[in-house]
Amino acid sequence: MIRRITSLLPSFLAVAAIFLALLPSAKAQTTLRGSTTDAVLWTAPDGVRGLVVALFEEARIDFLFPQTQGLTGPIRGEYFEGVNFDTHKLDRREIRIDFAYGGGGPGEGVPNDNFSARWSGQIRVERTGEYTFYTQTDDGVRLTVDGKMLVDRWQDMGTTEFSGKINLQSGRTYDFKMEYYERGGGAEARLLWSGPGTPKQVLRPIGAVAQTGPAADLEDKPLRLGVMDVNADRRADVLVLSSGFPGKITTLLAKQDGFFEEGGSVSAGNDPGILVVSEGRAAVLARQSRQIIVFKPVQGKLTQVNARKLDQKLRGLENLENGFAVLGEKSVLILGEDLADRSTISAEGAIALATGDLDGDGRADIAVLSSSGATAYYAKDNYQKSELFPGTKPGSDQATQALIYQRKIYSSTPAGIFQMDREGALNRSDAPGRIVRGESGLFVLETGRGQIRPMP
Ligand SMILES: [Ca+2]
Ligand SMILES: [Ca+2]
Ligand SMILES: [Ca+2]
Repeated sequence: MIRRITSLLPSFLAVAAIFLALLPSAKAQTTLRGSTTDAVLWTAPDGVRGLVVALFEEARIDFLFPQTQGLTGPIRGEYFEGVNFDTHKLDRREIRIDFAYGGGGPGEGVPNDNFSARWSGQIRVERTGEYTFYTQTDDGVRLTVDGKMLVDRWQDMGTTEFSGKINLQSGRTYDFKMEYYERGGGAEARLLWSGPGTPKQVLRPIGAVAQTGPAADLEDKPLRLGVMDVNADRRADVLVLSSGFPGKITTLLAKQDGFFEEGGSVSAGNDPGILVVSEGRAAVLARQSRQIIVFKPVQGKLTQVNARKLDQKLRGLENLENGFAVLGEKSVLILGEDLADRSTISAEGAIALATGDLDGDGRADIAVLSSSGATAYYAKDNYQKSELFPGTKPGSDQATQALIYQRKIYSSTPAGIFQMDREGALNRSDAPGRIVRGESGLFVLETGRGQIRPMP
């Protein structure tokens, strides 16, 4: 049951679709509070896409949307010894001014006390109107935007917020400059803003993914998320698979005004682990009871339509056209939509599988990752085996997740995320995490640190 559902900020309901083009190139990342377990792409009632993120410990889901106005590029940071820009010590590019130095400082040769900083950059807005800029600093601060002094508090103080307002015009780029000094003791510096289309938040780069506040508090901890139009009103609703005992799927129905209403819940087995949503259906894999349970919307509510118990330990579930690929301990089972066996692929020791079109013929192939490497099974008359990367082990012996996107295989491992193409080229990103697939690209969700960033 949902204790509280608050609105998406209405300002986001008019965000243009152009951010889809911005996303893949954006390098900024967003840090969430608490541990995250899943994220899916979601479409707001007006067609704007954002991310829904499950925050496990806080039993909450949040909605994140890319910024369409804000910084046009990095901030130039200049750091000095002395409280009046006395001795230049360091130049560094920053992506936001959001520093809780505490008893420390910017580092890299800048002293922890008696230092000063000057940050300068440019902002651009989409909407004409009055914007408010907020400084939160310990100690002194000066802020100018478009040459106008909005905050002038060059004084010793504990962390204090000051603000100033300025009218900005759509499509124009404005210079800003924030100067700051720290005398001693605690140190903190932050620059926030608010205005049309932007709730009060830290000033971030255009294209960054930013949190818009809590969307829904849940009674049970959210484990996995899915998106589906449950009530057939052409608005994408959110399915939340929770880890309670027994587990359940709660449906959150998107309303026209941006609010949600609970659309009921269905039991999802005693030990739900994985939720797969596609083609108008949702499937849950319950690991311990070795069950696959399939749900479909019936008269606006999610209803269980099928269940099947399998005799192997189950490790993964992926969608196929008209069916599912199920990873067991010894084989991959290809099940039809009615969960009857269609075929079996031997896969002893396999630990992750992915489905998607690897060879571009429009049919979903299967990739299986095991300690010996990655194997592809192409959808022909049957699934035809093909060694993908002879001699390479693309992190596959410790994969926690595999995914096929644009004819490449992505593998999440504790050592990082591997990307493989059919020719065997292998790329690795160092930061581990869970990969989230969206139509506009991939995101990496660093579950431990709660960070989300677009995948380069
Ligand atoms: Ca201080
Ligand atoms: Ca709907
Ligand atoms: Ca194919």
